[in-house]
Amino acid sequence: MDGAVSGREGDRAPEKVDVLVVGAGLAGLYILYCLRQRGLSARAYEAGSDVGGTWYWNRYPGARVDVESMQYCYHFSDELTASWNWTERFASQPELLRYINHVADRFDLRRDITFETRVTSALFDRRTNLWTLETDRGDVAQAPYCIMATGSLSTPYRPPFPGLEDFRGDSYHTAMWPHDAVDFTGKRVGIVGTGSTGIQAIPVVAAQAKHLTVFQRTPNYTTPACNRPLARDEQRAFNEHHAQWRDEVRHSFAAITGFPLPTKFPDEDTQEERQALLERRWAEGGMPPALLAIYKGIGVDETANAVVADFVRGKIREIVEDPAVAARLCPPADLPIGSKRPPIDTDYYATYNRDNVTLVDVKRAPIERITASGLKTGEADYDLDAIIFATGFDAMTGTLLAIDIRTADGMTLKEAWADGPSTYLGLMVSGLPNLFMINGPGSPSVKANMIVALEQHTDWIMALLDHLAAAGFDRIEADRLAQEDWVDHVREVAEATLMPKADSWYVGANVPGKKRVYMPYFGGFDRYCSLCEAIAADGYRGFTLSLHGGAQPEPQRDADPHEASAVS
Ligand code: NA7
Repeated sequence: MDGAVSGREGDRAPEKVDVLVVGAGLAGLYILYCLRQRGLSARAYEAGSDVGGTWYWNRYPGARVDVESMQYCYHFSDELTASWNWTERFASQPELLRYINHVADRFDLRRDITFETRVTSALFDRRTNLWTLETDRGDVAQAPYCIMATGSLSTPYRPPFPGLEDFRGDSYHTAMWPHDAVDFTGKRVGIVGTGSTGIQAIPVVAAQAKHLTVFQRTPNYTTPACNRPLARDEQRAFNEHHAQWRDEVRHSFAAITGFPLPTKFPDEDTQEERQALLERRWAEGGMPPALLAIYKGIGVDETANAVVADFVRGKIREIVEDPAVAARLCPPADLPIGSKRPPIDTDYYATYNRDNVTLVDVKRAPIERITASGLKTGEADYDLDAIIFATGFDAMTGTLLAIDIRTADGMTLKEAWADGPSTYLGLMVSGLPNLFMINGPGSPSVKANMIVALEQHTDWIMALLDHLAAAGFDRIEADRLAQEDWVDHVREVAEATLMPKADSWYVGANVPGKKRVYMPYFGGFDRYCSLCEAIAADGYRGFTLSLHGGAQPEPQRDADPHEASAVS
């Protein structure tokens, strides 16, 4: 089905391929690699001018991964792993982008990607069994299958503060950072937002700017990354046990390893033992579970959670010299630690001891507007030369809903998700045949190491494509009842924890008007993998496989997708 006709330059004859891919970040690249291995043709569209996705766009000062570099990379090829040496425990954005470019070069992936092109619509026609993509540059492409590798955090969100157009200084959103270095030397800079992004950027900008004013709405818990150079020996040792690691990670809760699993509940230790353990883990730093999984029950029980939350509040008061500033930085008692995305940092709290940093509480006195000379809150005017918006994303659904995804017979994703995202396994949406999502809502996605998760999703889809071809089918569709059961399961799992309590982007609370639904699957990556494997082994239970225009096998409508957990 190799198509040769490009739809560019106003020529609307569709390019025809086997699989369409939206996005050339880490997921899109791996999909292209897998399709090439199978001899399938592909066309990928990417809004950026090069590969990289998240790491292409998020070039703000201090941008860095919060999963250890050796784990936050592809694992499908031992040769690829051996071809790269990470220089730091937690890689910086420039190093991650270099790695992604290395992968694109090594496997010659760019030739299937059309850059600087945003997909605007995706239409499925049951009569032809084809998805048709259209782009903002006039491209039209068709394929029986379409994979949305659009990222979970790829539609930046900036609150609609009035007056931005009047501002005489420079303004930036962290997720749309200029490619040329921005120099804040001698400048009065304001930053709005203290999520993971703000927490990474604040110490770096403070070290350069004349003055930094931090506008904080909700204080966040953050723990030390203890980033450091990575010795070649560490990388070599990791590579030698790569196969074993791959197996271990598949059986882990968050698709990461390298921290001790909890064996006790907090009340099984004395106060002194708890304090000593917490101090030790704080000093070692590392990925968020180093502290958040220090005891059992922290994610589900408020008393257990408070043990760690109180400890971090104590650390804030210990590090921050001005008690009033420390008090402002302490998260409130009704915000469980870990219920917002837990950041790790380098010198975040200590930054507030600098003379050139001011912390402003914009919960008490919200930002009213941007002015010609800066920013106005309910309490004061702040004169600024530059404003940085570290205000996050319309996460998990924003990018998919920005594409007009529909079927010719009138089903739209927008309507299907009016009450929040509904998916089967976070992979497909009932009513949209042959359309797959990578790390979609309802899958572990942002609650897991995203690269391990995207490899698992892609591998599952590739095995499915193989199966469809071998079985003489060309269509797969998620059953409505299986999807409803899955949505219930995702909700029940989340509601049994403290996770939905926070007004976080996980529940869409950061975007006014967005339906409050806990979007990721928090049942564990290990459990999720077992479910996916069991569903596939059971003839893709909960999906209907068919030959377009051919005999339709009886749909298995009433199957319980959770039964599979028995095999996990
Ligand atoms: P987040 O985690 O959504 O953080 C956004 C920050 O912006 C957060 O502190 C918000 O305060 C703040 N914000 C948003 N709107 C406003 C208004 N109107 N006024 C004041 N402050 C506001 O985004 P990040 O980019 O930091 O991180 C996103 C993910 O990227 C991260 O979790 C990693 O997975 C990678 P709030 O807390 O809502 O009160």
